[in-house]
Amino acid sequence: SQALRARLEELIPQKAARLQTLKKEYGSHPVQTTTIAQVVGGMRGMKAMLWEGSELDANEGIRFHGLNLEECAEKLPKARNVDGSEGVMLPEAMLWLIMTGEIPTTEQVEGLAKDLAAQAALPEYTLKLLEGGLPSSLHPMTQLSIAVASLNHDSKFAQAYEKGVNKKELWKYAYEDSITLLAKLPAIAAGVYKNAYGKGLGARKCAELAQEGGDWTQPLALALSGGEERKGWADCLRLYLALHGDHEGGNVSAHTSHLVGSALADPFLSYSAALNGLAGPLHGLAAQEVLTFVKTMHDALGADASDTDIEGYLWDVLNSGRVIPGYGHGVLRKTDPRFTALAKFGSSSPTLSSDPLFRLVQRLQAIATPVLQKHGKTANPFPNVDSQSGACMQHFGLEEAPMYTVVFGVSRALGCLSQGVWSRGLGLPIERPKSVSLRVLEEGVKGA
Ligand code: FAM
Repeated sequence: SQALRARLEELIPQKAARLQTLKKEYGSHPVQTTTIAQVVGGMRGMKAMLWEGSELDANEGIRFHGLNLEECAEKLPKARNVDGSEGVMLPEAMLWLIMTGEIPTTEQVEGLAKDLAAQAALPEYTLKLLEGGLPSSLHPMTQLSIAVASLNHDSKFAQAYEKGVNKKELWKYAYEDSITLLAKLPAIAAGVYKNAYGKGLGARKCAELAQEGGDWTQPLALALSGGEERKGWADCLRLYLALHGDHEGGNVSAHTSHLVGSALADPFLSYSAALNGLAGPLHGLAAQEVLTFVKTMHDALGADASDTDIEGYLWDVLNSGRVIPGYGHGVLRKTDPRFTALAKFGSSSPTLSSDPLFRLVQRLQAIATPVLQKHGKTANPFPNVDSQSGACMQHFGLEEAPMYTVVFGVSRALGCLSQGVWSRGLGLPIERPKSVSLRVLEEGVKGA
């Protein structure tokens, strides 16, 4: 989008100057003390990375440049439904906010959607992968990651680097590749669905629909529903894509894209790497696991299960050494506001609110939290967003649980790619933290 790029061209030098001043004047100022528990405990709470798009508060949840989700939902431009009614906030509006820190106008968002649509078509070499080149039995996340990496074939960033473009200009090429990737992700996801399950309209048709006009999400919604207009589905997807857009920098996928991009690998390679992390069951794959869990519980206990039945079922899970998927979080210590936003959306939809699995997820909240509290291990006994998303998507016909992580992968590109542009714009260096052996840690505490 030319307008978004032009705005970044104004903003990047301002922030780069602030960064230089801070580095020069306070470079040796300590941010915090690093403890042994952090070094051996997955770096929890260790402040070690610059990330601009969003910040996560343990109690309040995610904020995008200071705005919480309710404020984003209220202030960001919204979709127009086929029947003319106003829909939910647009993910491309969220992209603008994440990238610039500013609320875009409707006109700016429409312009951005148009620019994305113009680049929606996939190159033949990527289409070949998604039209039988990759085995249908390959996990959809692996297909997504391979298809995204294949776009590196035509990376403007990689070409610019090879030509010896000035380092200060590299962000412009990172931006161009990022917009190209965002433009093509819906068609890639539609292609993965068709290649893996033989369902939906596939990549070519999804890209064609994009070029007919409309917003970024509508073609994907249609491609996943096989061309059927399902009332509420496009809005459900838009909300999902906007909500999952960014969750600050320390989560596995965001951190991975940041690290790989710091070696000046192009945005396609950096984001493909991020997707491989998102495919882990403790991260993005949890959405797939929750639905299987809730469905199995529903089948085992029947539609008339009492609270006591559900409670007993949960204790059986915990006593057999398994986790309750969709509960707990590495940072959050309250109910995930993204869970609340999806729950609110579902409760206001006449069909989704009466869906048995959606209702079970709602009921589970009141039962699982006290059970986990009594169990006493989990730092956060409240639901995370993955508890809810699968139940919503299956209701609208997307029943193949491995696809939930693919949709997550479409969304998370908003934040990861935006940061990639900023990282190059701010001239951030290659990441190279120091590792230490157990021996060194032990020697360090001798006599302490
Ligand atoms: N059910 C049962 N036990 C749980 C639990 C849950 N949902 N969540 C945490 N625990 C246990 C955990 O296994 C650990 O036990 P041990 O001491 O025996 O190892 C203990 O409680 C302390 O863990 P924690 O500090 O509360 O959590 P972590 O920060 O180590 O891990 C999660 C965070 C998300 C990996 C963890 O809560 C979990 O496994 N949840 C279920 C899977 C899930 O829903 N993941 C999705 C996360 C989501 F937000 C995302 O990234 N998409």
